[in-house]
Amino acid sequence: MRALIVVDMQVDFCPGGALAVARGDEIIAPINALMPRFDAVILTQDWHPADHASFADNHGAAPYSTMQMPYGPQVLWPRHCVIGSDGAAFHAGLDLSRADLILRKGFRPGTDSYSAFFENDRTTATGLAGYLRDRGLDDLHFVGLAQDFCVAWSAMDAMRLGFAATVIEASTRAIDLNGSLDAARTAMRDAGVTLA
Ligand code: VGL
Ligand code: ZN
Repeated sequence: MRALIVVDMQVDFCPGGALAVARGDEIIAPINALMPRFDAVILTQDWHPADHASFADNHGAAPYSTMQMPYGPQVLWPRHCVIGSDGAAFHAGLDLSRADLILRKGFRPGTDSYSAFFENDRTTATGLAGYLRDRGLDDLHFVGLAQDFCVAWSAMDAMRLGFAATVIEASTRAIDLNGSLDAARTAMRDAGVTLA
């Protein structure tokens, strides 16, 4: 059975938002059009407390710099997707009516969570794998923001967990920080992810 996993289509990742992905709003209509073609639709929502460790201003550091965390290197981002804020809301154009599950991630202050399956410590599970297995959803298609971070990490974890994973590239957009899009595409191919 096929699931569409829509990653982080939130106000802060769209033009005008705190961590805007260029042309991120262009993919809303295509994503809505894909939804009826799947057995299940799952939305992820980046959801950070105000004191989150991934926020540059919590460290007095420059946005987009890198900091060593207990679990490894972490990019420091502009403050975004703060729990309950307008920026954390889904983009108003996104069709929420077809979502079976909304999965929030990144809510622990000390740990970021790019992937929909594991936090950035690579061991704390979000519970999504169990949900998908219980429902017999084994063929996963990823769309949303951003292709080189949350979409890529989710798709590669899906492969590692034994799911089939496809990224529908026309329905993603990338941050592309220091060549991160090329690196992510290569890593996804190496992991067996289908780039469609
Ligand atoms: C994301 C950076 C920080 C993403 C989330 O959705 O790709 N990127 N938080
Ligand atoms: Zn985030």
